[in-house]
Amino acid sequence: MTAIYEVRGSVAVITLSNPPVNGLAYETRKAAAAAIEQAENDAAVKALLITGAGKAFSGGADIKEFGSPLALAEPNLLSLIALVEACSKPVVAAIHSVCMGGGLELALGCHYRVVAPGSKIALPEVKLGLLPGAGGTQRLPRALGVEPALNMIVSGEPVNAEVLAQVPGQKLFDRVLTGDLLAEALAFAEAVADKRPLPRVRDLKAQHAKPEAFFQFARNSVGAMSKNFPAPLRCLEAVAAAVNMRFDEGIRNEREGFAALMVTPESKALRHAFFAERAASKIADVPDSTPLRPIAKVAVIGAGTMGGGIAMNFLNAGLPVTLLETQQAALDRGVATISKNYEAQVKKGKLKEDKYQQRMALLSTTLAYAEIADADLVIEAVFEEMAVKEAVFKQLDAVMKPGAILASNTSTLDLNKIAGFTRRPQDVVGLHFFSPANVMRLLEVVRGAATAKDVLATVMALAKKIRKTAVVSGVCDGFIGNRMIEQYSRQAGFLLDEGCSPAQVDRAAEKFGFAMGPFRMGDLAGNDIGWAIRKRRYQEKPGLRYSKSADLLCELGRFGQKTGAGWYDYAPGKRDAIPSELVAKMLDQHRAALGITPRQIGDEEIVHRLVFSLVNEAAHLLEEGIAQRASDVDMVYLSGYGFPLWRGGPMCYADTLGLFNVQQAMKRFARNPLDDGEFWQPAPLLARLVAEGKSFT
Ligand code: T1G
Repeated sequence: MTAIYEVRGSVAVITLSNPPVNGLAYETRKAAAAAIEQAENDAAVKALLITGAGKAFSGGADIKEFGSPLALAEPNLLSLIALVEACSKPVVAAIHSVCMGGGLELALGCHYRVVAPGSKIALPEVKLGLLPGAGGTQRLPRALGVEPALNMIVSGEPVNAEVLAQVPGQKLFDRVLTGDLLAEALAFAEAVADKRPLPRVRDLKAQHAKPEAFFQFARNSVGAMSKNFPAPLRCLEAVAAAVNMRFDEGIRNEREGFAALMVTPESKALRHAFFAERAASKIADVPDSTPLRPIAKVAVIGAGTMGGGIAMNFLNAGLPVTLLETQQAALDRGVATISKNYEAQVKKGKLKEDKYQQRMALLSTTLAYAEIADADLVIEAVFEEMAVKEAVFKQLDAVMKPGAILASNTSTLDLNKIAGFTRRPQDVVGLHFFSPANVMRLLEVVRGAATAKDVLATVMALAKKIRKTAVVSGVCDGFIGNRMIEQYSRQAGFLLDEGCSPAQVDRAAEKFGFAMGPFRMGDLAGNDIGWAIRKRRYQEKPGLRYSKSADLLCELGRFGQKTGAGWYDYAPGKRDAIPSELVAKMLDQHRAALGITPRQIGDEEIVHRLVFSLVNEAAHLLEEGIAQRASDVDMVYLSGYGFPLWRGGPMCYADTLGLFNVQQAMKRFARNPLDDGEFWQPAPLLARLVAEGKSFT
């Protein structure tokens, strides 16, 4: 964590060096400040050049420091940038690869900026629930123009340097250097060494022809898209200040906004999610150096909804896929569905026609197992019955080349048992995609007892390639996500028994931030799925009590949208959920039969029973080693179950409330005779964390 100083000719070259992305941590800032002082005091030095070692100029402030004294320890980022800007000799930023957040703010404090084409330029702080807090909201509008700067700051999205260099009148980049960046940047620095006055971005004006009208329009559109996130609107106000205030006032205003956002629960949740996503890709006992098995060809068994969606993920990543079915008609249907999905994307302008054709050209089909023998990875997505899995895996074991990875898309069956159908259990792994498989980001990687480490490393790397958020799960019924959602669904049923309507529960859950409440979700996914699982459950675990309301609903054939009616009624061909008189009457009769007098239940109790049931079940999963870490559980729920991102996931939310309070609530729920007192006993891990005053994440 440092900054390397060397003098080349009459130019002092300061190289930020804090792998992997040259985060501007305290040690790096301190070393950079010392290097600037050294260059100032060296008469032989006529100009300074700042660049970054390795794969980035700088990825910005070191997010790991946030919340610790180091983040603000002097020289903090503002002080370092002020030092650069006040330097008596020209400071040139030589930018390559990645220049983001505080890294771009540091470059904006330099007198000149030269950049290699293809460099990703961004102020992504808004994605962390923050705003650029080291002058970015004041300097970027001055260097790039108010509108393009506002777009970058409010979206947080990276833009290629050469695109920004073409913005009319921009002063962000003095040169785009297409050759050897360092050599050409040194030549540039020599050329400007004696030029005075030193150009400073702060001396430029941030102007707009109609600022009030523009910012009012921007306020309305940004406000509409960021209901639960305070940062985008604060970013906008900070940029407006660049137009309406003097520079130093604008900086003060920016600092206040930054400090206010830093302590918001939304920013803490977004920062938690940032690290959680990266932590999930790590497996404690599988080192990063584990060699990967080459994956050049993929086969998918089963051309149904899941098989087709799974195949698309690999086609999208440019990998050839062979789709295998038992009937030609099923194959034709599968290919037609894939093609229809792509055509829909082309129609929406989300996919270019030539890309669509390229992807379809990578798809082949077969009815013969022998024709997939040389695939490096085969994924079965056949009917969720162990006997069917057994037949498939025995076939695969017989035909697949040695070293091929055999994956099951099972959503609840015992992967160890499936692996046992083969003579190569070490090559068997679970790849549990979520429907629609070509859309949902979550991928549960199910690690069998025998799954080899290089198989795990390979599928985790492949998950990144197909842009999935992979989370490793051990083997249990329902793995991580579905095992937890089963408790969530049980609570939803109990709430109906006790007096809630489906719409009331859904409204509370959606007000909390779930993309969809449990009953709308059931109607969408199909209530018969849960029905099948409960029937199995009644055999396996007769002691596990469920509300019978969902069974009553299914006995009426009300499986949801696919049957035109479920918990809700639906107008023909429509998806709008209409509260159903029939279901209301069914529930009244059901409660009467149980002798239950319905009671008013508030939103808070509804939400806490739903969410804490996830938390308690997750605590058991963590103890059993099914989930590696609490942040993995959060990633499962953020990327696969519509949990609100601004709350960071169920475990992060529980920590935000305080585990003591969660435990207290659970004790109250346990006293409700119509609920499941045994389930609400706090998991030992949860009780231990409370006793020690600790948190999950
Ligand atoms: N701070 C700390 N660690 C960081 C980091 C950062 N800014 N950026 C990345 N890492 C770690 C990451 O956790 C992972 O660690 C490793 O680097 C590789 O990351 C005042 C306040 C730069 C585009 O938001 O977008 O400046 O898991 O897997 O795919 O206004 O990382 O290996 O231990 O993502 O090549 C603003 C966030 C900060 C940029 C590289 N900057 N980073 O992508 O690698 S706030 C950001 C990214 C700020 C100022 C404000 C990406 C990347 P590990 P990676 P990548």
